[in-house]
Amino acid sequence: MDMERLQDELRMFKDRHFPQQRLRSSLTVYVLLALSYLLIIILFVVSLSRVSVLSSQLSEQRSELKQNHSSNEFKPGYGNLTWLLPRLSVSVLSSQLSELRSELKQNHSSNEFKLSVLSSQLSEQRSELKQNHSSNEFKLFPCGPEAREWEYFSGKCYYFSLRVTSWQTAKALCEEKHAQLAIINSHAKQNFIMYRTRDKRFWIGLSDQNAEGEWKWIDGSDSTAGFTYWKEGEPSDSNHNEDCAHVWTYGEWNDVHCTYECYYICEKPVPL
Ligand SMILES: [Ca+2]
Ligand SMILES: [Ca+2]
Repeated sequence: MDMERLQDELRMFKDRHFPQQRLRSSLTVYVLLALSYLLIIILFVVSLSRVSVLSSQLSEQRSELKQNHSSNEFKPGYGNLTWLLPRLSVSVLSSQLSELRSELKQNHSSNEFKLSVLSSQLSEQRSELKQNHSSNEFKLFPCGPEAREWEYFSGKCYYFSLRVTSWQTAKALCEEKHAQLAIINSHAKQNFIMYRTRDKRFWIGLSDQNAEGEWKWIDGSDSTAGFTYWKEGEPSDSNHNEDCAHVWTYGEWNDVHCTYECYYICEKPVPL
């Protein structure tokens, strides 16, 4: 009986208090739900704000990049130089090529000028050498390279014959050589002829054929008034027939008949 009574009391207690508990639990759930919504809204607002800020920053950076790109198109920068490098290299090479061409042109002109100068100098030297050669030839052979039998002395050329003949023939032979029999009018010329004739007899251009005793040179000049080199006792005019003169021993002069045959000496001026 007691037991039943207790159960009844308990049932009554439950029926009295259980609805309040249920109400409290529902309220708690609502509150929690409200808080959750509020939190979600706050998070959404905050996220939206951050997205907005990031979007703004991104927009600014895009704008800045765009400006930099536009600026780099006009101003050389390290970032965009790579596309410009080949063009710059070509430009530099073209400039260097142009300079080289100009330099080569200048060198060519300079070399042409130098060549012209050298050619002129060469021509002058050739001319000088030719003159020197002629001068040396004149020094070696003043009487001409084609006439080596002629010997030079004191501005004139002398020919000493290799065969003997008469005075008149000797005179003619000298004239054929555009010369005349030698005239000895100085001690120097006497020494030269004396050294060359070496005691052999050579006709000279002296005679008294026109007037006995009046010895004249072949050019008409009087010998008695000038230099003479007669051998002692000469001219002797032996047999009244000695009208032509020759050099003899020690180069001294002697008169002999004109048909006598001996060597002869021709004389002529130095050819021009
Ligand atoms: Ca005589
Ligand atoms: Ca004589």
